[in-house]
Amino acid sequence: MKKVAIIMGSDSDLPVVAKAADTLKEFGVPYELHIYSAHRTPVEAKEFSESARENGFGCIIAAAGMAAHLAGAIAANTTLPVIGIPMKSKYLDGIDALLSTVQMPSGIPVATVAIDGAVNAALLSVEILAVTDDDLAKKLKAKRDADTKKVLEKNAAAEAQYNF
Ligand code: RP5
Repeated sequence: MKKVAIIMGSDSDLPVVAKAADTLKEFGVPYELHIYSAHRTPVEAKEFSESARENGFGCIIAAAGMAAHLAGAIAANTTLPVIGIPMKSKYLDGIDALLSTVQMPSGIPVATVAIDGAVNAALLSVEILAVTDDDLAKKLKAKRDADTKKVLEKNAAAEAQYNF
């Protein structure tokens, strides 16, 4: 199975981005996690991106906050699908990172999830790998079904408490 790369701009992103790693673990998807910044370690970020395909990756998740160029910079150096996570920060609540990540000009796409959307980034990466992996597709369906069941149980409890 192809690996997923989880790259983040700073170790301050880790508490949120760790949820992506946890989600990939749930699905048994192999991953590597690295701290590379578009601004602070541009050489490492570029080298990783350029060699990601030949190193067995199928998708790259890139998380960054503030002037968040990481996902775009990575996407510029690979034709693998890149998923951007805009990170919330203390000044502009992540709107800065959201706009920096999502507003890619034509030619270099970044699939941007919600601010701090680490779980969805991981789920989207699993869905990408599952296009050519039937076992993974079955796991995704099972997870959806389990999540649906949980909501319906909560609905039944709420209905029982409030409806008459
Ligand atoms: C970005 O700047 C990082 O992704 C992080 O979200 C933000 C702040 O980084 P630190 O100053 O906390 O290292 O590059």
